[in-house]
Amino acid sequence: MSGADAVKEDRLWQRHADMAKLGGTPRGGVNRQALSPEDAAARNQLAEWAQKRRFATFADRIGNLFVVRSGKDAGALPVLSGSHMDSQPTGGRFDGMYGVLAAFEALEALEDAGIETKRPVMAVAWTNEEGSRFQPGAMGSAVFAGVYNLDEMFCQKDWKGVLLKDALAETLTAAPAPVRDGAPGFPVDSYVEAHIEQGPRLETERKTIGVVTAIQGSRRYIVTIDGEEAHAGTTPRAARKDAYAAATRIAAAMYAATTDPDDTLRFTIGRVEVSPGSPNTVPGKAVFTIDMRHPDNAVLAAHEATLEAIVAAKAAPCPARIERVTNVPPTDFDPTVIGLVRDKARSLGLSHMDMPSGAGHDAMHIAKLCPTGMIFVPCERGISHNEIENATPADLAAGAKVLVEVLEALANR
Ligand code: HGY
Ligand code: MN
Ligand code: MN
Repeated sequence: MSGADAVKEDRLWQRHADMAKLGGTPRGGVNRQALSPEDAAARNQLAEWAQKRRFATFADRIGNLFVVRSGKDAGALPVLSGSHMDSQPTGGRFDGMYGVLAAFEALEALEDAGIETKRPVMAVAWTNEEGSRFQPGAMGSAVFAGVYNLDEMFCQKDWKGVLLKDALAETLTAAPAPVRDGAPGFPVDSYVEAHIEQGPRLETERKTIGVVTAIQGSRRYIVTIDGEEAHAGTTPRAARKDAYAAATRIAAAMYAATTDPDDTLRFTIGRVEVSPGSPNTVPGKAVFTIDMRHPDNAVLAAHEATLEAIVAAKAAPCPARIERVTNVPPTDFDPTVIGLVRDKARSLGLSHMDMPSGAGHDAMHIAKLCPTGMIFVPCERGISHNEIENATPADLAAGAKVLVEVLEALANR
C-alpha cells in the first residue's frame, strides 16, 4: 500500500471538525488567536492524537510544537511538514490548521501503510503565524529560522499590553509538552507546507493542486499620531490637534498612492485605534496598522518611501511616526521540492498548476534553512480570513496524498 492509498479522507475531515470546536464561532469559523486558551486546547488535542499513535511530541522555547515519526536513521536530518493552528479573530477552520492536520495525516498514512523512511518525518505547528494578536506574524517559524531574536519576541505585547512571554508560559502550562532547551531551531533536511490557497485561482481554473513556486514580499508598519485631547464643543478647528483628522488625511493619501493600474500592490489598513474614544473629546491619539505586499521588493521599497513622505507631509499639526514592524522579502521555493510536488500530483492523476502565493506562510522563513515548497488546495470562492472559509473533504485529502508522497520521497533520498 502506498502512503497516498493510506490517506483517509473521513479521518482528515473529522479532525478538522474536532479542531473547529476549539475557538469555534457561531458563524462556523474560529477565533483561536495565538497563545490563547483556545490555542492551548488545539495543542492538547494534537498531542493527544499523537500519543494515541505513539508519536513523540516536543516543543521549543517559542512554543513551536513538533510530532515525530522516527526514521531508520535517527541521526539523519528530519523532513518537516506543518503550518499553524492560531487563527484570525474571525478566521476560518482551514487556514493553517489544514497544513498541520495534513502533515499529521501523512504521518498516520506512512504508519498505516507500514512504510519505513530513512529520515525522521515531523509534523509541526508553528507558534503565532497570523500575527493578529502579537506582532510580528510567522513568529515561531522566524525564530526557528534565526530571523527574529527569541528574547525580543518575549518582550512583544498584544493590543491589551499582555507580554508574549507571559502568554507563552500560560499556554505551555495549559498544554504541557517536553520543551527542548536552548535557542529554537535545528538542522532540517527539507520542509513542505500544505495550505488552502486563500485565493480563487485553483477553483476558477478547475485545478485540484497548486504547485507553489514563490511567496510575494510583505511589509507591515504601525503609524502613530499624537494629537491633543480637547473639548469637542469649545475648541475651534484652528486650535485643534485632532489625531484622527490627521490619520484620515494620511490614510486617504496612502490609498491614493498605492492604487496601481494593474492591481498588483496590496495595501491594507486593518486595525485603527483612536483614543480616548469619547464622542465629545477631540482624539489625542490615533494608531493604525499597514500591511503592504508585492512580488517585487523594489516596488515595496519605493512605496515605503512614499508612505514615509505622506506621514511627514500630512500629519501637521500633529507629530506622527511610521515604524516598520516586518519586512519579509519575496521567497522563491526550491526547484527540487517544486518538481516533486508537480510529479506526485501528476502520478496521482490530480489536475495541478504552478502558481505563486499571495498570502504569507511559515514556509517563507523555513525556506532560508532548507529546500522548501508548498502544496495548495482550493478554497470556496477563494475566501479566507473570514468565518465562511470553506473547502471540500476530497480536495483536502488530495493535498494530503500529494504531501505524503512528497515527504516519503524526501525522507528516503
Ligand atoms: O497574512 C497572511 O498572509 C497569512 O494568512 N497570515
Ligand atoms: Mn495561514
Ligand atoms: Mn492566515
